[in-house]
Amino acid sequence: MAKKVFGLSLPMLLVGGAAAYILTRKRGRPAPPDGMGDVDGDGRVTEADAKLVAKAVGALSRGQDILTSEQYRRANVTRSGRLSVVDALFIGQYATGERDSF
Ligand SMILES: [Ca+2]
Repeated sequence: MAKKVFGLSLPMLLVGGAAAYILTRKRGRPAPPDGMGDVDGDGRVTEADAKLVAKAVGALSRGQDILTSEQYRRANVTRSGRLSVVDALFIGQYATGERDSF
């Protein structure tokens, strides 16, 4: 007989945990008051923001700027003045709760 925790079997807990993780990645977290990380401006910091920053970094390397100045400010979470994959990484980590601030 499978071991149970709070009446749930281990496989049920694993599936539930994975579902919660995927949902968190998709929904992200509310943006901080200064809007940092919320590049698309929907009020939340999500994986979509991280993807948009990664796309912008790629575009910049080809000499194209796809972000507005306000989007650029919100995307540059390292405040280095230059957008990089580290900004995308930090935004992704914030969205999943692996990071609590920028
Ligand atoms: Ca957003």
